[in-house]
Amino acid sequence: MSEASETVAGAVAERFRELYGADPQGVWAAPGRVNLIGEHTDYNDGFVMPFALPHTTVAAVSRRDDGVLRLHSADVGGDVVELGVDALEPESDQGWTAYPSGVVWALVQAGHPVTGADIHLTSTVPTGAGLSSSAALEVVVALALNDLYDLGLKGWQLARLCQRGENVYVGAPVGIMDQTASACCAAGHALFLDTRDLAQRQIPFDLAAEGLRLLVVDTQVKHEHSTGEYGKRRAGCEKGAALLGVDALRDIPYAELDAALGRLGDDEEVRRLVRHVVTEDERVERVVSLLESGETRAIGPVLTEGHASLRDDFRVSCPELDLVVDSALSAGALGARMTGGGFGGSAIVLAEVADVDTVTKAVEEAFATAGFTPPRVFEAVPSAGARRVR
Ligand code: GAF
Repeated sequence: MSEASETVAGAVAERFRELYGADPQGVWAAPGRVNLIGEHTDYNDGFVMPFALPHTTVAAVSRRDDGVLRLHSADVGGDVVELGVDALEPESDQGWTAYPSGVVWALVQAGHPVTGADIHLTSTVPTGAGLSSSAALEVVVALALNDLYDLGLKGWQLARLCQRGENVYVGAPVGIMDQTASACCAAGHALFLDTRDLAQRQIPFDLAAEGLRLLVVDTQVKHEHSTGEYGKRRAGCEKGAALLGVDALRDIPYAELDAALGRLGDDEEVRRLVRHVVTEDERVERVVSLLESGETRAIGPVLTEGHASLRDDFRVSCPELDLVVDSALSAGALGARMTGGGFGGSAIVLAEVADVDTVTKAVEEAFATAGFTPPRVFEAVPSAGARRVR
């Protein structure tokens, strides 16, 4: 473990002692993620390709055997929240505690003998920035309980339980990408994930070795998945699959896209959604094959194509995200796209090391000229997935 994470683990354990009067039984960390390509494909049984950020949610946890769940977050402050495990009710809680409670609820619902916990959390994953702060929060709790209760669940199984907690307990209709990314990513790699069966391949993704950088530009426009637009897109995709007589849009081969669009008649909205999902799955496969054949720079234009499709067909971009992409490309970036669910949040920019300063400055100036809130720009290094740190 790095010195920095040892310091964070020590501080989180110390605060746990102050709050709960005893040492935690362990400390765990789970990262946020960036999605390289494959957006709004996960609830269509399609392909995604996220990698983990160095930013993590860290949890100090002890198990309890009296049916009590106690939660505290350094980032939110306030008193310890105390809940009864047996009294957890879907959609009963609108605050941050719904995410960890939802994980406990999902574990219990699945028949796992979880009888309570004391939990103290802190996070460096930016919230509302499309970088999966919610999934990091869920996965760190799931992993800690998996270890403390000897449940023996694998990363993908924890991800499924976290997703169920978020879908049913929190009430947000998200797919499986973010939880799987947080649970299963590996340092120096992007995760090629088939969201139908959660088959995974770790694809080496070492940009520094190639003289490249991937920047994350957080537009500071907050997004929220439990509100309507995400759910509307999902429902539109499901309508498209039903009209086409398939289980999910993943089942429409790219080569048959035109014929499928022809069969959708004049339902223009569904046609646009279907076109995005089918072409996006093909873009993920193209990026995988370019990376595997060592043509890393060539993924740039594919990322940019993905952005155009999200902006024009799926319609989940916003002026700030479009401005990141346009200004970065004009300043010489190799490719750029929004990442995550959209309607705000972050964009990613692929650039030569030598161009990073020029590109960053161009984006910042474009934001200032447009009168937008200054963006937060940082470099994304593919980092480790969830793990025990103490
Ligand atoms: C959000 C969701 F949580 C994911 O499941 C995924 O659908 C993503 O938006 C869009 O690709 O992050």
